Amino acid sequence: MPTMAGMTFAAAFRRARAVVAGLLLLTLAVLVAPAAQAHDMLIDSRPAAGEVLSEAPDAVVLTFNNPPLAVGSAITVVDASGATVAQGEGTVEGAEVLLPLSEPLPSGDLEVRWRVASSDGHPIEGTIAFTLDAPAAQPTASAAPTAEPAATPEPTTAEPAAAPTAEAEETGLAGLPTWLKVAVGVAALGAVAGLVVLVARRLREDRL
Ligand SMILES: [Cu+2]
Repeated sequence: MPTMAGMTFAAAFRRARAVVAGLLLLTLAVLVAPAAQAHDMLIDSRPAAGEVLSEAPDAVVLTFNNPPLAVGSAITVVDASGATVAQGEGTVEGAEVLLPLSEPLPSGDLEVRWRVASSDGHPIEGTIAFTLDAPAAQPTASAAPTAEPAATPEPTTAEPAAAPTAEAEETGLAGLPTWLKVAVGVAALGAVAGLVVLVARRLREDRL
């Protein structure tokens, strides 16, 4: 019955074609995924970039589009000469990372240098330049001999942030997608090869 066999083959071929198309789409999706899935982004900050403050801020607040990982963050505030005037790991609270500033920042051009672990495990970093133009609180002014000795800055800067932890974390997490990609790619190729063999066999049976 050549007619029935022909129909069976046509149906099998159509189905095989649909499966191959699906697998190719899946493979493509997996390979393209890393480009589409971007790291988290800083969407807001306090101080804001370019902001001129007339009062020393009591904290640096960074807001991201996704909650960063609670490890590996580091925030440093430097003055125009690059000297560190504030530093800490910062505290992750939801999508925000906060660094309280217990000591008032010095006036002048300042820069926040931040680094956090993106929710996908990759470290992300950036800088926020701002200016503090605070008229009051000038401990260096010679006018006031009543200045208390408390004005001398204590060398109690925060301990350096644990950056190496983030590095280790990052490579571990970053390893996964590559594995997945390779695994899915190999599986897809295997499936395609299997289907080709299947179709070829059907074709041969059909001719006999
Ligand atoms: Cu990433």
